[in-house]
This record gives sequence, C-alpha cells and structure tokens, in this order.
Amino acid sequence: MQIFFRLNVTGSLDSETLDVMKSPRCGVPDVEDYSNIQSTRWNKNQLSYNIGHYTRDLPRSTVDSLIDSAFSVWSRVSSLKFFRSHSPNADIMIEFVTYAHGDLYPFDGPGRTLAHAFGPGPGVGGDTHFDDAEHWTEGPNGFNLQIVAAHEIGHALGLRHSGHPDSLMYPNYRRSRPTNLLSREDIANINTLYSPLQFPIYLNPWWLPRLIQDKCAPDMSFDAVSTVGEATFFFRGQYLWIKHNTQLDIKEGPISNFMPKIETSIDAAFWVPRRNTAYLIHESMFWTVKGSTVRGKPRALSHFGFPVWVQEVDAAVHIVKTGRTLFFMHDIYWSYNEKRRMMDFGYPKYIYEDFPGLNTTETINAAFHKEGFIYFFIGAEVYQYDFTQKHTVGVEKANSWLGC
Ligand code: RSS
Ligand code: ZN
Ligand code: CA
Ligand code: ZN
Repeated sequence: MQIFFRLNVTGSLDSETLDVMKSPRCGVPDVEDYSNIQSTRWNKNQLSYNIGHYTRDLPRSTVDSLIDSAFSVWSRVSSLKFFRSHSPNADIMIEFVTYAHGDLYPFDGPGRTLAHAFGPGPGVGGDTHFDDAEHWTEGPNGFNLQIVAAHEIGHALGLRHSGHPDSLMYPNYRRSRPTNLLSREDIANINTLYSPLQFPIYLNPWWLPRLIQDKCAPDMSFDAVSTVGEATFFFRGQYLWIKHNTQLDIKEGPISNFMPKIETSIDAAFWVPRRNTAYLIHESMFWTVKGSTVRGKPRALSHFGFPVWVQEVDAAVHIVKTGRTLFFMHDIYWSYNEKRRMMDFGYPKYIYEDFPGLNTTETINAAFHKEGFIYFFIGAEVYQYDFTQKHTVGVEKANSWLGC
C-alpha cells in the first residue's frame, strides 16, 4: 500500500500511512480497491445534472458556477457534454447533506469524508453528495468546492481512485492543484472510458491556438484520409481532424495530441478492419495503430514489397471486398494482397488504365473507402469513384467532408 501511494516504504504504520489508510475507500460500493481500472460508464456522451439542496456556506450563484466549472474540467478534455436541468430525473443529482441522508453512507460531521458519488447507472447512479458539515469555499481556505466537485464528478462518470498524488482522482483532498486540475493520467483515463475512438487525448487542442488550422479555407486539401474504426481521420501537415460517423462534432488538433509518438506529417493512411488496424505512412516508414495505440517503432515501407526506388507514396486505400490495399504514386499504383501479405503480380500499373474518368494529371493526395465508393482527394477536390462501374459519380470540395 505504501508503494501504491508513493509514501516512504517503511512497512510500519507511520502517520502518513495512517492518514491514507483512514480514508474511506470513497464510501461508495464500486470502489473496493485503489485501482483506477474503470468500471461502468454512461452509454451516452451528454449528461444532465441538477443541483437539489444547496449549502449555506456560499451564495447559490457561486455554487452554480463552481459546479459548472467542475463539469467543464472533464468536458474540456473529453467528448462529454453536461447541461443543467431542473428535472428530478437528471442523470447526476447534486445535493449538500449531513449525517444520515437516505443512502447507506451517512456522513461523518466536520472533517474526514468530504463527499461521495455513485458511479454511472440509473436511479442513484451518478448522484453526488457533499457533506454540508464541511466549510465549503471558493478559495484555498476550507474545502474548495470546485476541486472536490471535480473529483466526485470523476466518480459519477465511472473513474476510480488513482495512486498518483498529482491526479485529481487521488483519494485525499489536496488544496493546491493546477488550474486545469487534471493530470495526464486523469485525461488518459477519462478518454479511455469515453473516447469514441479509444484514442487517448493527452492535450486539449484548444490549449494550442497557434496550431489551429482553418479547415474551411477555400483551397483546403489533405495529405491523407482514412477510416479508423467508427471515424474518419483527415491529415494535413502535422494536423488532424477526426470526424466520427455518428457524432456531430469534429475533433481536431496536432497529430501528436492524439498519437504522441507521431511528430511528422502523414502522406498516406489506410485501415484494415479485419485487423482493427490503421497504417500511417510517412515517406519510407509507416506506423501501425491498433485499437487505441501506436504500436512500437515505425517500420520500413519496403515491408509491403515495394521496389527500392519507391521511397514514398501519395495515397493508400484498403478495399475490404477484394482484400487489397492500393498504393498510389504519381501516375502509377500497386495492389497489395493483405491476406497473403504480398504485392499482386503485374504491378505497378497506370492509374488511368484502371480508373478511367479520374483526372490523373495531378497526383492523388489521399484516398479512402466508404460504403462501396473510393473517395480520391486531388488538390482541393474530392472525387467519388464507383469502383465496380469504373466511373466518377460526383465531385465536391475536399473539405465538404468536414462540414464546410
Ligand atoms: C472521495 O473519494 O470521493 C472522498 C474524498 C474524501 O473525502 N477524502 C478524504 C479527505 O481527503 N478528507 C480531507 C479531510 C480529512 C483529513 C484527514 C485524513 N483523512 C474526496 C476528496 C479526494 C476530494 C479522505 C480522508 C483523509 C479521510 C481522513 C477520511 C480521515 C476519513 C478520516
Ligand atoms: Zn474519491
Ligand atoms: Ca465529513
Ligand atoms: Zn450520500
């Protein structure tokens, strides 16, 4: 236990260890150990909350704004959204109460336990109670309501305790925390639990305004586009936009925010659903992204069986139906058999021979496959190509895919 909490490992019950041992294990049933392996989660990304009984320590409007900022702590770094409701059936019911208050976990008067929250679920699930025997404050004296509320909301969202004192989910109150309150671990944990893509988002892109790109610029083009799980990834320079198939909002930020190992641009990308794997190509190297993580070190493009003179590709697309991955370079392309893991015989071939009707005077920047069509990104345009009928079905602005 001392090792877990990074205390001095004495093996005896010194006062520091006793303080930690005295902490109730949060007082709610789903926290039986000090592991932050997450349990249940809400099956939706928009949650309502209702503030029922207030404390008299602070004006109501102050409580409202501190609770609101505690929710923002989590919504800023995740796909979650919170809205206040006055319904008694709100997902997260917030209450200031003392001693016995109707659940099995009576509070203990001033000090000791400050609050508790029930993990996600119907009824009492998500409900968050603050011990009103404490002195709640906005600042560092007494117990800071925003800090405690943000910790409890973490539980209400399904997070467990962390052994790292820098994490908001550490089981003991700490009056000084960074302004964003969260550690990298907290951010990684909430995103493991709720990211639709299962990609950890280590940094919020909005903290890096200098890198923001205008996706709706009139001549917008992309370096690489690929389906990845339930989303489509659009790469340009060191920047990435992620459009989820069913969620309306588009995530964006430097590529390294989503995949910390990748600090270059991406020339081509493709997704092999059967292996739940995306391949991201930069010059003569490629990364493998499986499920949530970039696997190991980048590997050489020659792995696919290219001749040595091929040191980069313009675009790549995997066609599930044929089990082939097509690699485009200038006016030629290769076909790779993913099942046999080897290049098909007779390649490279000219693009215009097999893709009639496609404007191939310019290089193909990016390509991806969706619902039976290949979408070729050429300059600022995207061509919807019917692979079986061998003709272009439509042309649009490349960034129309990002809602421009
Ligand atoms: C939670 O995990 O949701 C509850 C947690 C909390 O209340 N932790 C206690 C705490 O830090 N209390 C501070 C005041 C007492 C200090 C004495 C030692 N001690 C919410 C927090 C993290 C925001 C844990 C605790 C610390 C404790 C205790 C509990 C002595 C009982 C007795
Ligand atoms: Zn806790
Ligand atoms: Ca108490
Ligand atoms: Zn309670």
